[in-house]
Amino acid sequence: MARKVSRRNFFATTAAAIAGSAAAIKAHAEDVTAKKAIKNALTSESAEIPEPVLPLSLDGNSYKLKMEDALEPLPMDPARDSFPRVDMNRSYSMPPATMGRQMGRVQTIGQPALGYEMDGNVKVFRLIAQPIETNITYGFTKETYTLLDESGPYEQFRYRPTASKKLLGWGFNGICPGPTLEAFEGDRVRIIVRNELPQPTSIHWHGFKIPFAQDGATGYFPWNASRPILPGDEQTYEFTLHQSGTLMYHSGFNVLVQEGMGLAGMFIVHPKKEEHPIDCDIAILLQQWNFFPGNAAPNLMSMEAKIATFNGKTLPTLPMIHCKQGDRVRIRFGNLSLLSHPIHLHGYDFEVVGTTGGPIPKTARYRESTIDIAPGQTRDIELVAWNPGTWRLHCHVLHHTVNMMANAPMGIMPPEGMFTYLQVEPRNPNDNPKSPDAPWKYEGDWSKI
Ligand SMILES: [Cu+2]
Repeated sequence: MARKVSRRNFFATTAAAIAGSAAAIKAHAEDVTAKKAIKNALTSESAEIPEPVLPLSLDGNSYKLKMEDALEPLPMDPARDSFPRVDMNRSYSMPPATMGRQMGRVQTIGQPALGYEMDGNVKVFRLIAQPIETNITYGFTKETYTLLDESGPYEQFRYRPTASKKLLGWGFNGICPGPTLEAFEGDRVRIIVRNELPQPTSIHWHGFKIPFAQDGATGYFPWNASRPILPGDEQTYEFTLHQSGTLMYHSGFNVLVQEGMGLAGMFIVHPKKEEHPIDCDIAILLQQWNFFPGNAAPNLMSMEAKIATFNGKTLPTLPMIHCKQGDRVRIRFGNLSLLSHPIHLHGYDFEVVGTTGGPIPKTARYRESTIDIAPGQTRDIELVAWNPGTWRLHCHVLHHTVNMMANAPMGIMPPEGMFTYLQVEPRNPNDNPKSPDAPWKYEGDWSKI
């Protein structure tokens, strides 16, 4: 029976799958009848208990898949059902020439941005999914150590050196995670995706209000809107942006593996009109990685990720966020890891102003100094950088801020992981925020900052 079902037309068109909904209603009605029969059977000793069935509705036909058929394993052919992880004969494209010519309003710290070209009134972006060799961190190197002041009695309590950490992952256009896309609400965008990976892939546009055919959650079942992009092939997504906010993109096929390898990025949709100008607009993608010791390819089997990153990097390789005192700063977080991350900023409370659903109505905004971002969520925070200093910005699950702790389990661990700084440069260059005598006052309304 299972073989019979699998030989049916599983690769039906979307239209046929929708036509199948009538059959689904019929199957549901039959299911209700079966449940009633079970209920009757349980209340009557003589009645025969009907065999439980799993209703399946595919491509316009209604199927009854028996329980024992569902449990029957499908035959596996090791020669057919495996593929090389990396095809050594395949060469990879250089990143598209549009890199760098982008809107430039949002800085994805540590990552270059993606540009676009115009085709009529359509913004055309190009993404090439490909294996990437990069460094999550170069570690605390000799050069970094020259910055440390650990003389005198501090010397015996020095930071432990940390190793560099290489990542052999999957990304887009030569970087991992992929570059940030930027556009405006109302724009028509076209994203041409080329697959240079050793397995099929697709891009799911996470949080977008777009037609089903563009969703990118691909597969081989009839209810999947489209098939994934085969290795070496290209596919185009095109849609109009009917929303604004901090959105994301990630693999829509073999997702646990492909997101775990790094196929993810952010997509910022600016509103037609900003509420107020933003001086410093930052995007940070939260990800986690796992490795066997000494291995650069992610271990996708473990659920306890050891390395947490902002934009695929950690200190000291990840840059700080820099702004000037008085700047209005917006920081957008997107979480495509498998755990929640409560991100905390020192020296400030901030206003939570946006989600994947766009700007939060003014009356519903709230102030916090830590914002929890669950897997799949985005959160935008805003603040006026009135308080000069080099303030820590980090995940407050502290395992996520001391990556590779195995290197120095009881030592003095340098910060890594989901950790950077918001460096607020004083307007007056003579002010030194580190001095205990530095002028520190705010004369305005405390509730307004
Ligand atoms: Cu965390």
